[in-house]
Amino acid sequence: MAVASVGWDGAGKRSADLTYYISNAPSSLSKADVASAIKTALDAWSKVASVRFTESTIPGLAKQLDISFGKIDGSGGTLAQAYFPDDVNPSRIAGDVQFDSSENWEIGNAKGAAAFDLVHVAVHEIGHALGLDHSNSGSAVLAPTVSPTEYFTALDQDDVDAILSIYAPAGTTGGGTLSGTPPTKTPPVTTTPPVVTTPPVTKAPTPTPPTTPTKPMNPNDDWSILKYRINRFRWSSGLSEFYRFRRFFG
Ligand SMILES: [Ca+2]
Ligand SMILES: [Ca+2]
Ligand SMILES: [Zn+2]
Repeated sequence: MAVASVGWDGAGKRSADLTYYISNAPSSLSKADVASAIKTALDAWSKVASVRFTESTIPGLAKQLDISFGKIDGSGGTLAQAYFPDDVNPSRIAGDVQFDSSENWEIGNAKGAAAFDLVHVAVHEIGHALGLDHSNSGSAVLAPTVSPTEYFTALDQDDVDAILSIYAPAGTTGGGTLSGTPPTKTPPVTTTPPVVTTPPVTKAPTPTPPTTPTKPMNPNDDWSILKYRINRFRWSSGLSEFYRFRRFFG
Protein backbone atom coordinates (compact mmCIF):
# COMPACT_ATOMS: atom_id res chain seq x y z
CA MET A 1 0.00 0.00 0.00
CA ALA A 2 1.04 3.56 -0.57
CA VAL A 3 -0.59 6.94 -0.41
CA ALA A 4 0.07 10.12 -2.35
CA SER A 5 -2.19 12.54 -0.51
CA VAL A 6 -3.58 13.22 2.96
CA GLY A 7 -7.03 12.71 1.44
CA TRP A 8 -10.01 15.03 1.01
CA ASP A 9 -10.44 15.11 4.79
CA GLY A 10 -7.13 16.86 5.35
CA ALA A 11 -4.51 15.54 7.73
CA GLY A 12 -5.58 12.76 10.05
CA LYS A 13 -8.26 10.15 9.52
CA ARG A 14 -11.62 11.78 9.16
CA SER A 15 -14.54 11.84 6.73
CA ALA A 16 -15.15 13.28 3.32
CA ASP A 17 -18.37 14.16 1.53
CA LEU A 18 -17.80 14.34 -2.18
CA THR A 19 -19.88 14.54 -5.31
CA TYR A 20 -19.35 12.89 -8.66
CA TYR A 21 -20.43 13.74 -12.16
CA ILE A 22 -20.46 11.37 -15.13
CA SER A 23 -20.26 13.25 -18.40
CA ASN A 24 -20.51 10.54 -21.04
CA ALA A 25 -20.14 6.87 -21.96
CA PRO A 26 -17.94 4.96 -24.41
CA SER A 27 -19.43 3.42 -27.54
CA SER A 28 -19.26 -0.06 -26.01
CA LEU A 29 -21.46 0.75 -22.99
CA SER A 30 -24.74 2.52 -22.34
CA LYS A 31 -24.80 5.50 -20.03
CA ALA A 32 -26.87 3.43 -17.58
CA ASP A 33 -24.19 0.74 -17.59
CA VAL A 34 -21.52 3.34 -16.89
CA ALA A 35 -23.56 4.86 -14.07
CA SER A 36 -24.03 1.43 -12.54
CA ALA A 37 -20.34 0.54 -12.84
CA ILE A 38 -19.22 3.83 -11.29
CA LYS A 39 -21.71 3.44 -8.45
CA THR A 40 -20.42 -0.06 -7.74
CA ALA A 41 -16.85 1.24 -7.71
CA LEU A 42 -17.66 4.18 -5.41
CA ASP A 43 -19.57 1.90 -3.06
CA ALA A 44 -16.58 -0.43 -2.80
CA TRP A 45 -14.67 2.39 -1.09
CA SER A 46 -17.62 3.81 0.88
CA LYS A 47 -18.29 0.42 2.47
CA VAL A 48 -14.82 0.50 3.99
CA ALA A 49 -13.92 4.13 4.60
CA SER A 50 -15.83 7.21 5.71
CA VAL A 51 -16.14 8.67 2.23
CA ARG A 52 -19.57 9.45 0.83
CA PHE A 53 -20.47 10.24 -2.76
CA THR A 54 -23.53 12.03 -4.09
CA GLU A 55 -24.20 12.20 -7.82
CA SER A 56 -24.20 15.71 -9.22
CA THR A 57 -25.71 17.10 -12.42
CA ILE A 58 -23.27 20.00 -12.59
CA PRO A 59 -19.78 19.47 -14.02
CA GLY A 60 -16.67 21.05 -12.59
CA LEU A 61 -17.62 21.51 -8.95
CA ALA A 62 -15.01 21.57 -6.20
CA LYS A 63 -14.73 18.38 -4.13
CA GLN A 64 -16.17 16.50 -7.08
CA LEU A 65 -14.96 13.56 -9.12
CA ASP A 66 -15.65 14.53 -12.74
CA ILE A 67 -15.69 11.25 -14.64
CA SER A 68 -15.43 11.17 -18.40
CA PHE A 69 -14.46 9.09 -21.42
CA GLY A 70 -12.24 10.64 -24.03
CA LYS A 71 -9.42 9.69 -26.33
CA ILE A 72 -6.16 9.51 -24.37
CA ASP A 73 -3.64 7.62 -26.51
CA GLY A 74 -5.57 5.14 -28.62
CA SER A 75 -5.93 1.43 -27.95
CA GLY A 76 -3.26 0.10 -25.56
CA GLY A 77 -0.89 2.21 -23.50
CA THR A 78 -2.85 4.27 -21.01
CA LEU A 79 -6.15 2.80 -19.95
CA ALA A 80 -7.35 5.57 -17.67
CA GLN A 81 -5.96 8.31 -15.47
CA ALA A 82 -6.94 10.09 -12.29
CA TYR A 83 -5.97 13.16 -10.33
CA PHE A 84 -5.09 13.02 -6.64
CA PRO A 85 -7.10 15.11 -4.12
CA ASP A 86 -6.93 18.85 -3.66
CA ASP A 87 -3.89 18.87 -1.39
CA VAL A 88 -1.92 17.72 -4.45
CA ASN A 89 -3.82 19.19 -7.39
CA PRO A 90 -5.78 22.35 -8.11
CA SER A 91 -9.43 22.03 -7.13
CA ARG A 92 -10.44 22.30 -10.78
CA ILE A 93 -8.95 18.90 -11.62
CA ALA A 94 -8.51 17.21 -8.22
CA GLY A 95 -10.36 13.89 -8.09
CA ASP A 96 -11.19 13.79 -11.77
CA VAL A 97 -11.07 10.47 -13.58
CA GLN A 98 -10.69 9.96 -17.31
CA PHE A 99 -11.06 6.67 -19.16
CA ASP A 100 -9.63 6.13 -22.63
CA SER A 101 -12.60 5.84 -24.99
CA SER A 102 -10.29 4.10 -27.46
CA GLU A 103 -10.28 0.98 -25.28
CA ASN A 104 -12.98 -1.67 -25.35
CA TRP A 105 -14.91 -1.62 -22.09
CA GLU A 106 -17.22 -4.14 -20.53
CA ILE A 107 -18.74 -4.83 -17.12
CA GLY A 108 -17.48 -8.11 -15.77
CA ASN A 109 -15.50 -10.35 -18.12
CA ALA A 110 -17.90 -11.84 -20.67
CA LYS A 111 -15.65 -10.58 -23.47
CA GLY A 112 -12.47 -11.99 -21.91
CA ALA A 113 -9.28 -10.44 -23.25
CA ALA A 114 -11.23 -8.32 -25.74
CA ALA A 115 -12.36 -5.74 -23.18
CA PHE A 116 -11.50 -4.32 -19.75
CA ASP A 117 -13.84 -4.43 -16.77
CA LEU A 118 -14.90 -0.85 -16.19
CA VAL A 119 -15.69 -1.59 -12.54
CA HIS A 120 -12.19 -2.87 -11.80
CA VAL A 121 -10.50 0.06 -13.52
CA ALA A 122 -12.90 2.52 -11.89
CA VAL A 123 -12.17 1.14 -8.41
CA HIS A 124 -8.46 1.58 -9.17
CA GLU A 125 -8.83 5.13 -10.49
CA ILE A 126 -11.19 6.21 -7.72
CA GLY A 127 -8.56 4.91 -5.31
CA HIS A 128 -6.17 7.43 -6.86
CA ALA A 129 -8.88 10.12 -6.78
CA LEU A 130 -9.18 9.48 -3.03
CA GLY A 131 -5.42 9.77 -2.53
CA LEU A 132 -3.98 6.29 -2.97
CA ASP A 133 -0.81 5.59 -4.89
CA HIS A 134 0.07 2.33 -6.58
CA SER A 135 0.69 -0.68 -4.39
CA ASN A 136 3.52 -3.16 -4.67
CA SER A 137 1.08 -5.91 -3.81
CA GLY A 138 0.15 -7.74 -6.99
CA SER A 139 -3.21 -8.76 -5.58
CA ALA A 140 -4.24 -5.17 -4.78
CA VAL A 141 -6.69 -3.35 -7.04
CA LEU A 142 -4.15 -0.52 -6.75
CA ALA A 143 -1.47 -2.70 -8.34
CA PRO A 144 0.06 -0.77 -11.24
CA THR A 145 -0.91 -3.25 -13.92
CA VAL A 146 -4.07 -5.00 -15.02
CA SER A 147 -5.00 -7.65 -17.53
CA PRO A 148 -8.18 -7.43 -19.63
CA THR A 149 -9.34 -10.73 -18.15
CA GLU A 150 -9.34 -9.37 -14.59
CA TYR A 151 -12.62 -8.16 -13.18
CA PHE A 152 -13.62 -6.66 -9.87
CA THR A 153 -14.88 -8.83 -7.07
CA ALA A 154 -13.71 -7.10 -3.89
CA LEU A 155 -11.01 -4.84 -2.52
CA ASP A 156 -7.84 -6.58 -1.44
CA GLN A 157 -6.81 -6.27 2.22
CA ASP A 158 -3.92 -4.13 1.00
CA ASP A 159 -6.41 -1.68 -0.58
CA VAL A 160 -8.42 -1.61 2.64
CA ASP A 161 -5.30 -0.92 4.71
CA ALA A 162 -4.33 1.89 2.35
CA ILE A 163 -7.66 3.72 2.43
CA LEU A 164 -7.93 3.34 6.22
CA SER A 165 -4.50 4.91 6.59
CA ILE A 166 -5.94 8.26 5.44
CA TYR A 167 -9.70 8.12 6.24
CA ALA A 168 -11.78 7.04 9.22
CA PRO A 169 -13.55 3.69 8.96
CA ALA A 170 -17.00 3.69 7.36
CA GLY A 171 -19.73 4.74 9.77
CA THR A 172 -17.44 6.93 11.85
CA THR A 173 -16.12 10.45 11.48
CA GLY A 174 -12.81 9.97 13.23
CA GLY A 175 -13.82 12.59 15.77
CA GLY A 176 -13.13 15.45 13.41
CA THR A 177 -15.20 17.81 11.38
CA LEU A 178 -16.54 16.57 8.12
CA SER A 179 -14.80 17.70 5.01
CA GLY A 180 -17.28 19.12 2.57
CA THR A 181 -20.31 20.49 4.35
CA PRO A 182 -23.41 18.47 3.53
CA PRO A 183 -26.55 20.45 2.71
CA THR A 184 -28.19 21.69 5.88
CA LYS A 185 -31.73 22.73 6.63
CA THR A 186 -30.72 25.75 8.67
CA PRO A 187 -31.83 29.09 7.22
CA PRO A 188 -29.17 31.30 5.75
CA VAL A 189 -27.60 33.68 8.21
CA THR A 190 -29.03 37.15 7.86
CA THR A 191 -26.35 39.46 6.64
CA THR A 192 -25.66 42.17 9.15
CA PRO A 193 -23.08 44.92 9.01
CA PRO A 194 -19.81 43.67 10.42
CA VAL A 195 -19.23 44.64 14.02
CA VAL A 196 -15.95 46.48 13.95
CA THR A 197 -15.23 45.97 17.63
CA THR A 198 -15.25 42.17 17.37
CA PRO A 199 -11.85 40.78 18.23
CA PRO A 200 -10.23 38.89 15.40
CA VAL A 201 -11.34 35.30 15.08
CA THR A 202 -8.67 32.92 16.13
CA LYS A 203 -7.54 31.13 13.05
CA ALA A 204 -6.98 27.42 12.87
CA PRO A 205 -3.33 26.51 12.56
CA THR A 206 -2.13 26.74 9.00
CA PRO A 207 -1.77 23.22 7.63
CA THR A 208 1.81 22.24 7.07
CA PRO A 209 2.37 22.03 3.34
CA PRO A 210 3.30 18.59 2.03
CA THR A 211 7.00 17.97 2.19
CA THR A 212 6.98 16.13 -1.10
CA PRO A 213 8.52 18.10 -3.94
CA THR A 214 6.22 19.96 -6.24
CA LYS A 215 5.23 17.70 -9.02
CA PRO A 216 5.34 18.89 -12.62
CA MET A 217 2.27 19.03 -14.77
CA ASN A 218 3.71 17.47 -17.89
CA PRO A 219 0.91 15.10 -18.94
CA ASN A 220 3.45 12.54 -20.11
CA ASP A 221 5.40 12.38 -16.88
CA ASP A 222 3.24 13.73 -14.17
CA TRP A 223 3.22 12.21 -10.74
CA SER A 224 -0.01 13.96 -9.96
CA ILE A 225 -1.69 12.41 -13.00
CA LEU A 226 -1.13 8.83 -12.07
CA LYS A 227 -1.69 6.91 -15.24
CA TYR A 228 -2.97 3.38 -15.12
CA ARG A 229 -1.08 1.86 -17.98
CA ILE A 230 -1.24 -1.48 -19.65
CA ASN A 231 0.37 -2.90 -22.70
CA ARG A 232 -1.26 -6.00 -24.03
CA PHE A 233 1.70 -6.97 -26.12
CA ARG A 234 4.15 -6.77 -23.28
CA TRP A 235 1.71 -8.41 -20.97
CA SER A 236 1.35 -11.41 -23.25
CA SER A 237 5.06 -11.74 -23.93
CA GLY A 238 6.12 -13.33 -20.69
CA LEU A 239 7.22 -12.86 -17.13
CA SER A 240 10.42 -10.96 -17.77
CA GLU A 241 8.50 -8.38 -19.75
CA PHE A 242 5.96 -8.25 -16.97
CA TYR A 243 8.61 -7.37 -14.43
CA ARG A 244 10.24 -4.89 -16.72
CA PHE A 245 6.86 -3.33 -17.24
CA ARG A 246 6.17 -3.18 -13.53
CA ARG A 247 9.51 -1.63 -12.79
CA PHE A 248 9.01 1.00 -15.45
CA PHE A 249 5.58 2.06 -14.35
CA GLY A 250 5.48 0.94 -10.73
CA1 LIG B 1 -5.15 3.78 -24.38
CA1 LIG C 1 -12.39 -8.61 -19.95
ZN1 LIG D 1 -3.04 3.66 -11.22
